[in-house]
Amino acid sequence: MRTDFQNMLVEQDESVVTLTMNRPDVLNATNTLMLEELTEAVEAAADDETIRCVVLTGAGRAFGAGQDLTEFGSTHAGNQPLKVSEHLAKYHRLILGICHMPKPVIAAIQGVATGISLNIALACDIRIAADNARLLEAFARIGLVPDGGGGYTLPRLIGLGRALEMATYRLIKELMYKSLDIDLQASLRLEGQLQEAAYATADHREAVDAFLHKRAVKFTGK
Ligand code: T3D
Repeated sequence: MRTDFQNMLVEQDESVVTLTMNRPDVLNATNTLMLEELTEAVEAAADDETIRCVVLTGAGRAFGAGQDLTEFGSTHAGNQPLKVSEHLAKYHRLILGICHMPKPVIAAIQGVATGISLNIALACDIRIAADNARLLEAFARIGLVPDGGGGYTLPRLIGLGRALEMATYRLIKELMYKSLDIDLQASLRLEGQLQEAAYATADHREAVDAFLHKRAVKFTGK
């Protein structure tokens, strides 16, 4: 299995491989390169017969701070609008890789796990949280619905009521209720449709801009 990643560490101890998201300066926020590397490592672990268990964790004081909002901000500021379906397909490949892994996948969570980082942990079979772990389904804070399968996994893990409490606004409610009656693939498709609408809102752009400029967000409901 390849180990020379830029944003990931890979360590194998006998039959257990530990994949460490390694951008501690930004709390392991997921940028495109890390997503590609993590996906490659997960898929390689699935096929590697010397590996019988996968541990997924983050370097430094956090598990992961979600999507890299600096990268998001430059995409929004550029001339090429984000192609939501292509963008989400990359996350879905990772989530399906974890969910279909033919051996146990354990998320070892220290510090913050938020947004897509939390939903990556939710796709794992087991989560082991340190005393300082903080799990935040923070998509609403940036005007998005939980993607990476969070609308499917979270209600199944903690119940619909608590999942809504962690995440609720209108599109999230739709995603979580409908996802109770459909399979993961169908839920990922629904998440893509709803996220397409959410990405187009002024509130989403405002929230990303507010984060980048370290100022309070002003939502307008648009
Ligand atoms: O694309 C898709 O469709 C997938 C969708 C994904 C959406 C999401 O993942 S939604 C969630 C996005 N993430 C967030 O909203 C979290 C943003 N971060 C925070 O709110 C805070 O950083 C934390 C609560 C996580 C931690 O706070 P604190 O005070 O412990 O640390 P900090 O000082 O805020 O962060 C440390 C550094 O990490 C800081 O950089 P600096 O100022 O030292 O240069 C900060 O800017 C950076 N950082 C933290 N989170 C992100 C980030 N940089 C880029 N993207 C981030 N998400």
